[in-house]
Amino acid sequence: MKIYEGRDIRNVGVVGHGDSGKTSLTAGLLYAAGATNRLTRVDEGNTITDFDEEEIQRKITISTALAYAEWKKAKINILDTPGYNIFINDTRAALAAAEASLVVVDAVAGVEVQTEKLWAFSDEFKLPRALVINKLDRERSSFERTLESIRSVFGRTAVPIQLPWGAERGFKGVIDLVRMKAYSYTPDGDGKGKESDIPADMADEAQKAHEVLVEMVAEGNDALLEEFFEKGTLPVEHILDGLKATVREQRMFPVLCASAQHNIGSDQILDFIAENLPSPTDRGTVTGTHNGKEIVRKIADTEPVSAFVFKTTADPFAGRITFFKVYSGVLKNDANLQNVQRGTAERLAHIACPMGKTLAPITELHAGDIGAVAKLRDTLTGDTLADKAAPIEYPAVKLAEPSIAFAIEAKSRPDEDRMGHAIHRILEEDQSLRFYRDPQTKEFLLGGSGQQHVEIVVSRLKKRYGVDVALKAPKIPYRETIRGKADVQGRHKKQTGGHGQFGDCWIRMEPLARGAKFEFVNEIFGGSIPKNYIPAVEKGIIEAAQNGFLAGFPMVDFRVVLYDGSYHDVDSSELSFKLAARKAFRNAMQEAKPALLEPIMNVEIQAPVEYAGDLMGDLNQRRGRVAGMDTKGSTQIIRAKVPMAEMLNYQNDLTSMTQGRATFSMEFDHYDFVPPHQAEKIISAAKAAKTGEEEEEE
Ligand SMILES: Nc1nc2c(ncn2[C@@H]2O[C@H](COP(=O)(O)OP(=O)(O)O)[C@@H](O)[C@H]2O)c(=O)[nH]1
Ligand SMILES: [Mg+2]
Repeated sequence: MKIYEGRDIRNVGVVGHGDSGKTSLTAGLLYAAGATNRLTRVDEGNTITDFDEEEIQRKITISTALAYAEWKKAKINILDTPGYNIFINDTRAALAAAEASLVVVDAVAGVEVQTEKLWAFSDEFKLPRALVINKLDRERSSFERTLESIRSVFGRTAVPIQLPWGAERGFKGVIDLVRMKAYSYTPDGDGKGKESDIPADMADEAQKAHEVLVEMVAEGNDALLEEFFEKGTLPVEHILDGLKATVREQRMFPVLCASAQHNIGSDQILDFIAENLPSPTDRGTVTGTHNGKEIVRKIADTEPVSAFVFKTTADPFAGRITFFKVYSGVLKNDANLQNVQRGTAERLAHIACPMGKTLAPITELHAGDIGAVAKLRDTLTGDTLADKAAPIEYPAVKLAEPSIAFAIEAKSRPDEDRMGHAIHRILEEDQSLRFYRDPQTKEFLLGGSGQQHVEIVVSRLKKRYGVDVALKAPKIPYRETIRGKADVQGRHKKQTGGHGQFGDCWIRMEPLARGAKFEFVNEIFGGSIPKNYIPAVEKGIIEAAQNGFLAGFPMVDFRVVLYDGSYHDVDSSELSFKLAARKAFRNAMQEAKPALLEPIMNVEIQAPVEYAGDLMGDLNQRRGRVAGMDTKGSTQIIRAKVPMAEMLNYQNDLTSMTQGRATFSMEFDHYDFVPPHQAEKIISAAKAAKTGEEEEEE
């Protein structure tokens, strides 16, 4: 495997809405560059970058995969990323390793919701970018309409550097507006175009577009602008120089054309990447910290070696594989580096260039290149590996928190024993998952970005680790509170044999604002209860409140004021005051109008506009309240507040309501009262469960 210098490397994140053709485009680029000996296809399950068995089975990209194309003098590292909402966290983490993004837009659908999100991620990482209008072979595709949708959302700085040659079924190639040449392709061929003059019937259109492009390129560069006005055009080399600068400075976002399915346009896209997208050395520097101090490192071979880990995979066969980007220095095979965050030493034996699931061994990687290494011991995504003598830490990418959680239950005892270990392996590669035990319900919960996200974990547990688990809707974390006030006594008295137990307290109980939890106020003056017993009263209340009153849920948002009581010199003790407090709590609850609270979620749904009516009606049925609506192109965004209890099976329902064309996300918002009718059901269910438990115990 050839060794490349930073200036010849391009790290490109291929991003776009799910199904826009990123993986297919990657396959076309790899074939055109000779990295594969035929055109691989998502539908045949043989692409380099969708190699995971879950990806092949589901025909979608779940996590970013890497491959490289050696094109002319450049090595193009391609990051083929997921585009579906629930896997978008992974894309964001991977973009930390890119210098540019290639935004793929479906020529039928135009700009979609995730296209915009990925555009925003590209902004966040300050990535220069270009757009590829893909699927131009499809019926009802339109270059013009898609371009208009791009320009209306992302601005007039999106400018074509190619025009499509032919349309829909007749789409056969591209017109290059820089060199003013036409390229035609053999459908499903090797992705290399045959050069010719621009066909006469397209000459005018191409000339106009050429002028728009040249003017755009010259803008902001006085020498070029002058030359342009003088001659009416620019020599190709000058256009290319200008283009490269405008792209790097993000003054312009070039638009290209393709049919990934039929491998049309691939060599032109490779040329564009090699010629115009920035290399890591163009980016100049990268910023890290050490001991709280900021360090700016040059992306150069002459600096001490440092590498940032942006991805980890782990399966029982290949073991753990760490994907990193060399930010500075030259990383030699077998290097001993320090994991700066963890302070441990790591030996990087067998460094390699990733090509899908295969790793091509390499002897050294230069600043700016991307590599992989197996069998590191302590290193996970977000860590920095660096020369021990020159430590630096690069910031980890912060991922969004899970929007959904399921209870996960092992199917047998042996499954239960192995479940935790296996899940932790899976969590190593996907840091957007959460696995924890709910202290209230005692259930094991697995949180992810969507139902499918969690289901994939279940499938991996079975296939990779032979662990059988079932998902269940999690128990709803209801709470109890009060709506009214109470003023009561709690008295505990017991006389058994020797000395007895005596505690007596008077409390007032009153509701607090939502979210205030619990307040205890001591108003005892004059020693009606000795000081040393007061904490026991508070403890007794807290313990009793933990088990609620109506249905066994923790009690929140109330105040207890202890204002009077009495004691006995011999018989009083901490225990007797605790028991008195429990009695007081129960007595107070009888009077204080106890009520149930339920978690209300903030829900955001994105669906094609034609489903808006049905979705709103359905939200109504779920006791939801619509909080806002937005349309973006043909997408309707609905924001609503809906009780969690009504959302447990929403993913499935949404899929069947919209033929799978909608996505949603949700997060906890606040607690609110459960309506009486529902409350009755919850209370009687809790009572039934309790009797069941007691019978079991007997
Ligand atoms: N007609 C047509 N179909 C395409 C094209 N590119 C991709 N597809 C199909 O669109 C679907 C999604 O493609 P894929 O590459 O997995 O999209 P990704 O989710 O963006 O990676 C697959 O069925 C592809 O065969 C294209 O240029 N033309
Ligand atoms: Mg894909």
